[in-house]
Amino acid sequence: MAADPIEAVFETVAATAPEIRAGLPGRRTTLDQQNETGDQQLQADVWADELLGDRLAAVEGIGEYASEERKEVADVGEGYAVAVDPLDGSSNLKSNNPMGTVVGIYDGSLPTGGHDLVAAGFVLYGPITTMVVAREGRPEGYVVEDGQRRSIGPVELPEEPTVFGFGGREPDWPTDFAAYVEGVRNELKLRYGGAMIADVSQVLTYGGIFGYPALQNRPSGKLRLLFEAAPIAYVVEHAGGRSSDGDRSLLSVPANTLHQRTPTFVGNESCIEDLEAAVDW
Ligand code: AHM
Ligand code: MG
Repeated sequence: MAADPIEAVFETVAATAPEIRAGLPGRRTTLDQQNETGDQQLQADVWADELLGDRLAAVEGIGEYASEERKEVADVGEGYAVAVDPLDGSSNLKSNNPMGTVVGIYDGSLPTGGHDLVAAGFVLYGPITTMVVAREGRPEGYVVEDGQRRSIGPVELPEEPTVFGFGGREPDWPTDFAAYVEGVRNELKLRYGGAMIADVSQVLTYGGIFGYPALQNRPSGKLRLLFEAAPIAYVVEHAGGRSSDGDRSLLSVPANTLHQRTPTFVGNESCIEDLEAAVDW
């Protein structure tokens, strides 16, 4: 294993990805329990969390492991903190649509905000398994085969936006956001699949914007800052795009609690500028 703990984390995630993928078919049943943010857990959610938790805890130079699927931070030694969404978009398991794994590596004790991120990445379980890792410079894209990463080159957001996807029910959207979306509909093509990683991957590939807004009855939206929003913002910002909670970069949002939610947007600068000008939450 790589001596550098950050490299070792991504090596471990790549090595575990085929196992996660292979373990999904038998773990599609819903458990009679919810995670800390009230999502119904599937067998696959809990299993992927345990697998990644065990593997990442064993990496030298990792001090904390936290995940969307467990209540508390696990103290696993000395070093960086790793925050994981083990199976992002797991409700897609029922309909057999894509899902992902999200990883953020923080140089600080959790909960802490995106300013402490030193690297972030994701795995996408699509027709093939791919991975994107951001650390310094442009993120690197990979195909994962037999648990090994094969580079497919740097990841750079296209200059022209093409696609958009926003989560939540439209009747629950704040009216200023709904008005902004009307403008977006006239310019871009709707591509929404209900798994953040898969939808962000479309934005990274074709340009555009992905987001999950504040909702009228839930002002912080749905996505979790430490496990989803900040890591994906880190990746997209390194790829030449921007991120926002409607007001500022997701990397500047302070973390008060481990499972805190935030409105989440990533994409081309022009799209994020228009969004920030339009919403007031
Ligand atoms: P999960 O990590 O528990 O699956 O929840 C997060 C997912 C995101 O991947 C996705 O963007 C969003 O929830 C979809 O929510 P909705 O179905 O409300 O549009
Ligand atoms: Mg998720």
